[in-house]
Amino acid sequence: MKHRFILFVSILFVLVVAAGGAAAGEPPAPLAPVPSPRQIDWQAMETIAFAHFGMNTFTNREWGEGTEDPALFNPTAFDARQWVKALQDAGFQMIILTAKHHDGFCLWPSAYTEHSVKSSPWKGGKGDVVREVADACRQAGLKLGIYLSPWDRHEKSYGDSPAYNTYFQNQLRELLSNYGEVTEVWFDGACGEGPNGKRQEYDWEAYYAVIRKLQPQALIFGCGPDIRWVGNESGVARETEWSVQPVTEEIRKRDWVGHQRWFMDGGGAQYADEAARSNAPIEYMWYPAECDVSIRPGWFYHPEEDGKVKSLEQLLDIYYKSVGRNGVLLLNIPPDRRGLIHENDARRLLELRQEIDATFQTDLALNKSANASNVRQKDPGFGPEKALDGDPATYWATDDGITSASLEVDLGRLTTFDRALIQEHIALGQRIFAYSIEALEGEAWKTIAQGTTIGYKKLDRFAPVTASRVRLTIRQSRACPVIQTFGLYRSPRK
Ligand code: FUL
Repeated sequence: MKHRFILFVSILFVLVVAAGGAAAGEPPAPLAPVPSPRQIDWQAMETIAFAHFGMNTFTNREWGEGTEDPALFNPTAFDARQWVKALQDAGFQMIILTAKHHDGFCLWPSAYTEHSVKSSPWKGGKGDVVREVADACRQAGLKLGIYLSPWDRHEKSYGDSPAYNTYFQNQLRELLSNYGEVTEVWFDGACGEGPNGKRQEYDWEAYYAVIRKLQPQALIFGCGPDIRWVGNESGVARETEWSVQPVTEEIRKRDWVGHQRWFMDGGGAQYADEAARSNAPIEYMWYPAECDVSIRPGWFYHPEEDGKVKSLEQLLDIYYKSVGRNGVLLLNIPPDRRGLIHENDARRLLELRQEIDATFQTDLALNKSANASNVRQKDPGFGPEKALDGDPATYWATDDGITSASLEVDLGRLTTFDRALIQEHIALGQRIFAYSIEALEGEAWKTIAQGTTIGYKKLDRFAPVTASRVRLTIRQSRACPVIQTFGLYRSPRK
């Protein structure tokens, strides 16, 4: 009896393994460098809101001196839930708040300085902007990020490097211990002279150690190892935007400000260039781009800019040139002196979201039939229809060694579209150097879009095309292409 049972289990085991083995080919090996899980989650947020709010809101400045009287900070109708609702309605997944800008005024009652909300008349000195924003976020399910300016024009110890580094770490500890989960910590590189005429030497490694210890899932932006600044403040990524970036001498020396300078001077522009120029193997890291820009001319609220909120056309263009070019958009919406997101900004955000949703709600290629010039191990699990199934976990992949290939979609009938979306499955690395999209119009294939990098997401805009067959060609790739999504859409605009 016992033997028969063992025999039965063994046969079952062999059958299951054989069936599994036959059906499932080997997925492509990850191509280094690959994103960390937190970098993948961050990229999928696509749009993040920035909120510049603080002393400058009340003095009508962009950069305070640090000598402002805390009595000036006094919002009349502060309501963090209003911010969170306006941002969530507009599809944002996170808000990054300026807990302290360069003027050193703290939006939370820090134990390490008097220059904070606790010395202001707001709520009788008992208010805490960071607390109210964090609570409103948690209630609504919005993530929270913190901007803590290393440059501090108020703090006396600034410029006295060890003492200020301790002060800064203490403030980080307060923000990362007392307000729940923090998803992104935002450091810019601004650095001035302290009251002693000396420049502060920031101890980035010590700052990171505090963040990694207290909030190990948090991403560090800018002067940090997880997310890089795109290099401008117009919210626009480059046409060729690699998340695969060379590890520079500056990064090796942990000179993050120097690295930003190198990057802005044109460094790291093109993986392809770097790879081609070098005989020596270059070391690369996953270092994706965040594109920051303000919805108004300034970062802080100024009443005279109420009529200068960017137009829907401008914001759409920014969206296509950031999210649509393998970046994450960090859009600043500065709360006003009441402590509210101004009606003009809230209205524009909604218009933007409605337009994006109206464009991308119907994928005209979804679940259409497709064929490909090559399918990995001839396994239907990696077939071209996997790029059309709307499932981010599945993808079309080719055999190893294949670095150009095409996928053809049969739309079943003449269909009109003016937008295309392509995504690589970035968990396996960013691979593609060049691609094109063609449509069969009448008897002839016509190129409707072409580009270089794809990465997490590439969006193409073109004049309306009416066709029943569309072809995506990967022209050049670092290794076998892995396409998670290929979509076609019709925008509501004519
Ligand atoms: C810069 C700052 O100097 C600006 O005031 C603003 O905060 C911008 C987002 O970062 O470095």
